[in-house]
Amino acid sequence: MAGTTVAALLAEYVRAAGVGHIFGYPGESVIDFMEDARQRGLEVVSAVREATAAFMAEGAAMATGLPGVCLSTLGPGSTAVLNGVASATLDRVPVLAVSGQIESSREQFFTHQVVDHGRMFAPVTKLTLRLDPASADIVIRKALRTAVAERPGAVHLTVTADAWQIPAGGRPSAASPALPAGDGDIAVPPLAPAAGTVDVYGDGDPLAGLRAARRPVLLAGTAAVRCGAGPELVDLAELAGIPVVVSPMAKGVFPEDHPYFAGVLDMAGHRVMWDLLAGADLILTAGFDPVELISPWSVATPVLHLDTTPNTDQVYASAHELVGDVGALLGWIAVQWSGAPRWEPGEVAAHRARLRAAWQAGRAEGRLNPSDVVAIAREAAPADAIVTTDVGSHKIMAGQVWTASRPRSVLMTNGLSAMGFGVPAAIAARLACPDRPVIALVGDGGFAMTATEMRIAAELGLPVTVVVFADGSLNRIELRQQLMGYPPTATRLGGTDLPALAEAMGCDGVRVDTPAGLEKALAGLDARSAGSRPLVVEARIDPSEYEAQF
Ligand SMILES: Cc1ncc(C[n+]2csc(CCOP(=O)(O)OP(=O)(O)O)c2C)c(N)n1
Ligand SMILES: [Mg+2]
Repeated sequence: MAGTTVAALLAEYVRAAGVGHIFGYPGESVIDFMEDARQRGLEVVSAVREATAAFMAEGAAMATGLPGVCLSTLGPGSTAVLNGVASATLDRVPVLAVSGQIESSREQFFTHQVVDHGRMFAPVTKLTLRLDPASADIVIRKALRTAVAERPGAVHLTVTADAWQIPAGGRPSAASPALPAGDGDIAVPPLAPAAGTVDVYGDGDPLAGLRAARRPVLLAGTAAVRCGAGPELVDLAELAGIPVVVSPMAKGVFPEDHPYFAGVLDMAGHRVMWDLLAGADLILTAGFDPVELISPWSVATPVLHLDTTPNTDQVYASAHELVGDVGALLGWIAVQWSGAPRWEPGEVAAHRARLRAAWQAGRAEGRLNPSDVVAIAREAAPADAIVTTDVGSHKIMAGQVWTASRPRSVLMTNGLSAMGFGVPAAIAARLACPDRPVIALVGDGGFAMTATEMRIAAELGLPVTVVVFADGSLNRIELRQQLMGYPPTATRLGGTDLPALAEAMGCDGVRVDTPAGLEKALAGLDARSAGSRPLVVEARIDPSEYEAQF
């Protein structure tokens, strides 16, 4: 591989990391890289715009657990990609974001289309670097390792247009034992989330509080997903009789039909969830990330912090912190457990019944309620389906009502929570997992932001199903206006014939306004195979159920 160019080396690393797709939008400054990536078997997928390309990279990474890769050109391309890059960082999803830049001979003084990537991306990434030929190998390894290391996030690389075809330096010598030789002389650093050790911070016995607790509750989050800690969560919950609450982005890490499943934090019925945490005498966090909190942390219940990282947020106080691989931490607790189960399954069931009553409050009988849409979609979707959501009232409902049975099957943004995520994430999920049915649950506002991406889905023959919660409103914001006694200013939308729009882009489109109509539209969801047209369902809902959720 002597004389490998920067473009070839980056493409080789991306491929060796297991990534199959690069999501981007072309520009002059990245043409060389796109061609090298293509030649190395990577599929370069062009989104309709850069921000959605970054959401695609994030969605693919969420679905697979591998890093996502997105690409933009300089100036307007890099400014446009910013939102999706920030999303990956706040959602703790490893994404390598690459932007071209003007040639190095002009980079320091030229003004047309030149923005300082280092300064622009610094606040929304874990790291932002220039990929210079002289140090390319080390910088690519550093970027990959940093993106994936706990907590994961986006790393941005700037590459000047002239750098791509220059031989890459900074490579370990062939004799170096530092890294094992990999595919094609590429040595990807370890990409595992955390070590299986247990680091204890705090004085005294960290488990004394748990032994004394009579009403402990587990609160699992995204680090539990990244560590694959589902089995250990189930083991501890069953052994010690502890109900498990999950964060929205961790949905599926604990099976939601399990007797000890206790609901999703800060989604529909959130007061019932916070009452559970307030009434507990200990909260065991298991990879819970406060970036997912929508409400302030208002409970005084003591917390035992279990995570891949120390409790540097300090959103809650914890006298002891157990730090390491979340599954290993839970297993370490389980082997030391000797007490009687703390909760009876019947008590957890009673809590779930209260939760169900809370999210069903305000139902309009005889209408198509938002929770009906989620329940009907869940019923129609096979067990291995991947669902994405957008951001708004429909997400709050779907986050609670959709029963997830496996990790990485519910893709949503609950860190940055940027609208426009659901459709591109669904497209990317289907590309990354071509055998699994994919359904997107999105608001009419978020769909309007990304509807033209459906053309890409049609072109690629991806049979994704998009259900649009059509309420003619930016409901989440309109409800807030209503609560404040204001009229709906700039929060009403509509007037688009969504089935016609879908048809115009090579998709199937249908409009429904009853539960039976939706059931019919979604029948055969599992049979939609590769090559079928994507489907857009305009579900005319009655949004009054949402009001009870504020
Ligand atoms: C990019 C972006 N802009 C604005 C917001 C603020 N916001 C949060 S929810 C929401 C309304 C979303 O409306 P819609 O997509 O129709 O979903 P609904 O609430 O009606 O279910 C808005 C504007 C946001 N989260 N992201
Ligand atoms: Mg809406």
